[in-house]
Amino acid sequence: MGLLVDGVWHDQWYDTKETGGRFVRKDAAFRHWVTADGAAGPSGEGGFPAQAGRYHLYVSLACPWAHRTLIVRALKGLEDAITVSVVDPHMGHEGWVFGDSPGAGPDTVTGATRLYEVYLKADPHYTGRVTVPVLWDKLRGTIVSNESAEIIRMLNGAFGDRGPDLYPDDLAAEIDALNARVYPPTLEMQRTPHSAPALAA
Ligand SMILES: N[C@@H](CCC(=O)N[C@@H](CS)C(=O)NCC(=O)O)C(=O)O
Repeated sequence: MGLLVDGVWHDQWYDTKETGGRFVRKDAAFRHWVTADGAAGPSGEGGFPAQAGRYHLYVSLACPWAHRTLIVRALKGLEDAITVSVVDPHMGHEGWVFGDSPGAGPDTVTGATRLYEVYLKADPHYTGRVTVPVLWDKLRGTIVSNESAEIIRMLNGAFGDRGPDLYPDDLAAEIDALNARVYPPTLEMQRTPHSAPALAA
């Protein structure tokens, strides 16, 4: 368990004394969006068009935030389009690592042995927690997003009309309110376009 400070791994857990004993998360750092045509999304920069085979998810089966990305990937019929690596379920002194626990496996994309190496490929001077899930762009060799609430909106909206619409207009306000209660985002959650053309090859 630890974090990166200016690109160097430090084995230290959250300082809950600083926050009166409460567990306070930092905002996710990578906030780009995959969109149907590669235009910029509500935050971050553009240049991440929805393309089959281009994106990769890093998840832990022990993480509920990662679960929701796997669930949406399955419901939207994106299992062939978005590949996945599963880290070991135990987060130890090197954070999330790739191993051979049941259900886990190697990083087939970057060859990392620890998840923090993936973060360093995206930003060699990264400072912050190394969390799952992570949506990785194989083409640009960088992290699109490490915020699950936004990753599931991308999977729902950017990849065409496959699967059910999990964020319909008439329920969006209710979904946002519930999500804000479950896990308050600091960046304002914004609506994403979700009527997109069919998945580009
Ligand atoms: N904002 C993130 C939070 C994800 C998160 O906190 N993941 C946990 C596992 S459930 C994690 O990787 N924690 C590692 C750490 O905080 O150092 C999201 O919802 O995607």
